Amino acid sequence: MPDAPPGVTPATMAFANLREFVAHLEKRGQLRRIAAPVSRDLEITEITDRVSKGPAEGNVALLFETVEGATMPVLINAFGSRERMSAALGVESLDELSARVAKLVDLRMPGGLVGKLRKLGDLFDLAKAGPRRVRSAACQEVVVTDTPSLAGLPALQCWPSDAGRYITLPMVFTRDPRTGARNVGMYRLQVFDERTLGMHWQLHKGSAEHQRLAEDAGRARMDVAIALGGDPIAIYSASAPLPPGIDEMVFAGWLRGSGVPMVQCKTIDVQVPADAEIVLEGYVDPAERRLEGPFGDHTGYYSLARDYPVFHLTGLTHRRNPIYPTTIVGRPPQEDYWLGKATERIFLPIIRMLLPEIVDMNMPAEGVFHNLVIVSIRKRYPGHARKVMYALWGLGLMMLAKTIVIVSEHVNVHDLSEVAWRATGNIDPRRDLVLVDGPMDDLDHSAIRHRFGGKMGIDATEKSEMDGIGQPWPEEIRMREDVRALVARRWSEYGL
Ligand SMILES: Cc1cc2nc3c(=O)[nH]c(=O)nc-3n(C[C@H](O)[C@H](O)[C@H](O)COP(=O)(O)O)c2cc1C
Ligand SMILES: [Mn+2]
Repeated sequence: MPDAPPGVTPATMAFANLREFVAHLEKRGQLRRIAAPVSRDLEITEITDRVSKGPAEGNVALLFETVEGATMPVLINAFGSRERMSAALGVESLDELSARVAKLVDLRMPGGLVGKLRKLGDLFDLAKAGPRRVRSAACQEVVVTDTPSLAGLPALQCWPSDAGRYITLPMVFTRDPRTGARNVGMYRLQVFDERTLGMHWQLHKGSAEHQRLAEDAGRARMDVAIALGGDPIAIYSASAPLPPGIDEMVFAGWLRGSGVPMVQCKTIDVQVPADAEIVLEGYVDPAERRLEGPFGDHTGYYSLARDYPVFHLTGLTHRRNPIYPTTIVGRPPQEDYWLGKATERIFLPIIRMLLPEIVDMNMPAEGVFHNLVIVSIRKRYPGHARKVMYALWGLGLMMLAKTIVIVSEHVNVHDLSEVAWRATGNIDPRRDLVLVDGPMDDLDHSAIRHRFGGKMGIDATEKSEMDGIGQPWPEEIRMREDVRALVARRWSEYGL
């Protein structure tokens, strides 16, 4: 992160734009430039996939400087490790963010003057978070409104059976047609031709709701802006599952410690981050649909072709020498796992505010976010694990979780070996499995039907009388502390 002026805490330091972040990664040995010419069709995917899944030392961000048929460099895997994801959000570790969010949502007024002033400080941070309107913007150094074209963008064909080339790391800006409130989402966009894109906003997402409202109101056009690049916190915020009506740019402003500078688009009534690299301006006809996909998705399978709205380009603005940011998704682990990890850490304190019995949570890469959520709780009463499952299934996008595993507070949810041991050893399937039906992720290929299906809860907590056990629950094996200390003390004597 940029050097902090004296007296400013690192939590308030953020990169102004993507190129500052690139420079930071390069200085830390976390980015490689590739000068060799590469194809944007499949070749960049194969290189990036190897880097994502290879040894940790080689897992770096990649800047492809010579992409065949393109005039701009392609940045990929910039968020693809714990270290880079933390740096992108201006922190040393993602847990710092949990702590900051926990402080913000702690609504108790602390005692003592100092405590009260600190609380005021937290609220002041929130007050400063609003986006700032600016008149001139780097993302509008070049403005094309007569015959704008998507042809110059190095959109990738990611996988062999993809329907075409896709923009994969966008911030998509829409507005509520009734109130004008903003939503920003990260939704993949299929390039149909030089002027049109497929808008893959799924049924449960914020912009899909805006489109439904516009369609119900009989609007012929809904303005949409697509920003590529910008401050990495703004990019991340587009992927954050904020509740409907909460402005992702206010959230980004709070995370970065100052409001995101925003500029008015040239051809539509939408504002975009002034520091973006590239902005696509246009509109969606709320009633229009076109077949989108298939696309090699983050489940490790192709999502099927389905009808989605269509974006029509009306303007294109960009920096003089833009960097094109992108990502690939596929069989995990890949870059998107780290964007999801940041969300898990940031949202844990908010979930705990509603469900204080929750201790920790893990959404492992193998579960591709919605397939597996492991939660540890302080169990206090009969049915407690079930209560937590039902609550999570009713909470925002957690409604899409297919499997929820509940373990006791002392279990390390991040140790998948321990979780597998507890989740198979501590259950009687007849007593401890919960099967329910509910909304499923658009991308779930095994659901009984599209967007609806079964869900499983596994109560892997230790059982006791309160759970109605038919035989006494045994004690877990643990060595006595004095023996552990003795062996630790004498370890060198054993010659092991
Ligand atoms: C790399 C990446 C690609 C994504 N692609 C899509 C997508 O194509 N469609 C979609 O609905 N959500 C997609 N998501 C998830 C959304 O960005 C996420 O659910 C976010 O909360 C949406 O914002 P919203 O809640 O304001 O709609 C993607 C996330 C990432 C990290
Ligand atoms: Mn939203």
